[in-house]
Amino acid sequence: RILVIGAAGQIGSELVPYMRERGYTVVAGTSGRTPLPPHLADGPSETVNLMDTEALKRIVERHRIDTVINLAAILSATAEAKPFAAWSVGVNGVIGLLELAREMKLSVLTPSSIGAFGPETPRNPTPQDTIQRPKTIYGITKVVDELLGDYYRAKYGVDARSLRFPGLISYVTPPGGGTTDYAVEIYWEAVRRGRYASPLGPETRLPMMFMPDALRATVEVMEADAEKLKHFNAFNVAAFSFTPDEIAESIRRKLPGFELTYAVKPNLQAIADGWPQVLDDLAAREEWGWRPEYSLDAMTDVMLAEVAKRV
Ligand code: VAH
Repeated sequence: RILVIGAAGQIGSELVPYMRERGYTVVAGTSGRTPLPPHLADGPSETVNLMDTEALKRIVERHRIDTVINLAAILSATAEAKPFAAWSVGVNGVIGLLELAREMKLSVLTPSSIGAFGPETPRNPTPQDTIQRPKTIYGITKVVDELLGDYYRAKYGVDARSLRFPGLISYVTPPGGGTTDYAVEIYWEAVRRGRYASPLGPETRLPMMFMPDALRATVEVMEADAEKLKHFNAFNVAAFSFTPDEIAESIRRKLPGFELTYAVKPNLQAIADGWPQVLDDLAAREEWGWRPEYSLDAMTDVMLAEVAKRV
């Protein structure tokens, strides 16, 4: 019985239906700031404030929750403008959740990110176990979350697991305030206007993944047999990496006239320049059988078809 916090966000709005379709009882936890999206209304939902541990405890008891997937976050670009808020959501909220998990024997998954690495980290490939000195507050919160997850597991036996997601691309709910958001916007602009000005320069290679693979990775790592795992917080998971030119080439297979230009945003470029270019995900492959299913071109074909329906 699962509580998803941040159920209206880019990942949550697809993870809730995905898990419900697979027979899980999933409570959709949202901030209540926006109305519940209609596609989450076919199951239980609660207004959740990650900072209010007492209220969270009552929700866990009411729905007999045994697993919490916490997707509440202020993403990398937005977080730079409000580091304390990013720390409150990204760390204070998470340690409160881990304390609750310790008390109520909950399993917990708070995703990490390629943002948990920095410019001192080898970038191509970025190993599973390596130096992590991120230069964004978002990345700092993700490293702390990884350390907290392993600490609560080692010291209190809390079943905390996590994945380092690449940039996630989807067509249901747009991401908000991420450095990799360009890779979603480019599909909408290609369909709407036939052209796009990339905010990241032509040399910018970043690890990315189609949302269906990310949803499956989340459930697979959650269901993995802990006895077979050597790592817990957090597994590198990868699908492919590309530069703006390469995703534009993929789009031109279907929209031959698509035109890519560049309007580099220095704040986003600075973040991307400190991130991995290619993730080594051998540990996830060996310990719980991770395999991506979508290639860049397969993703592009689905994205363009689905975006065209929505434009
Ligand atoms: C961001 N999409 O850009 C998020 C993610 C992989 C990056 O953390 O901040």
